[in-house]
Amino acid sequence: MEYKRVLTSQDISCFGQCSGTVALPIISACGSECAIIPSAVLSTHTAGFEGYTFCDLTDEIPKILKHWIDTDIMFDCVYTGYLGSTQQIKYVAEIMDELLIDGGLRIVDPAMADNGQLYPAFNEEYVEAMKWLCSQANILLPNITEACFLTDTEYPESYDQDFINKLLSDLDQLCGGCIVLTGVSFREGYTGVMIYESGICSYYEHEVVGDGCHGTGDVYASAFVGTMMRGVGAVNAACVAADFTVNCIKGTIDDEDHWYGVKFEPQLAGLIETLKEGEEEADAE
Ligand code: PXL
Repeated sequence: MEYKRVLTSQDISCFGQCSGTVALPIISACGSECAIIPSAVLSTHTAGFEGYTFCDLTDEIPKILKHWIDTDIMFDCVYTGYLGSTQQIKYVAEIMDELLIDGGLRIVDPAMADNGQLYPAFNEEYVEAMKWLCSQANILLPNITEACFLTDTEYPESYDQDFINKLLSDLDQLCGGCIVLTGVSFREGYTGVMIYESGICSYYEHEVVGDGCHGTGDVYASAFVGTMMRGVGAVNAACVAADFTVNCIKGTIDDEDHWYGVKFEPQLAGLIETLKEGEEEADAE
């Protein structure tokens, strides 16, 4: 396995198991070096905690970028998650242009919305800036709500395969790379991930566990990035990340006190085992 270097840019919510504090350990556990440019530091995430602190780090980003350009630090992949402002979106695009090696991957999780609604910090201007960032991505990781915002589609009460096909085709117009659409459910009790790559659609379905845990989008995206960095294709990486996320939720839902995130740490050994088994099977073929 090649040793890859990933840069993630998203916030650090000091407590709450999301964004940076999830991406760093998961990507590292998958065997890649993971650096971070934090967009902001918050005492906790914003979904369910009150009175959280927020320190915007926008002005630090160009300084960090300049230092890294001067020091010749380059990356195999830049993966972006929750960002704080339209200005940060512009900086992140610049980071991708300046710090990626030739053929380096731009993976964008347009983390801005869920359950039909934008997160409180965001507005229409942010959505427009995110559309622009997504247009430059090699891989997009939206949930259905984010996909609707990115394509000016009304968020549906319910949907069918035709709706998802149209959403994917509109996202393809926007991005042109690989699209990994999460939370796609066609029947009660099951949900899944739809992967659209080079005109081919693949669907991986799994059972619904619990009624939604915070931070699972970040857990999913981080496991996906970490798996891809081992040379696994997008479809298989999407499936590995889905299984990992389901295991994290299963290990959390019985603990009422743990409402703010998922206990991903006990599942890391299993993730590594899955990755190794996959590689052994590929070697044997
Ligand atoms: O998980 C997405 C996320 C990341 N960072 C912060 C958040 C959220 C979602 O609410 O509040 C600060």
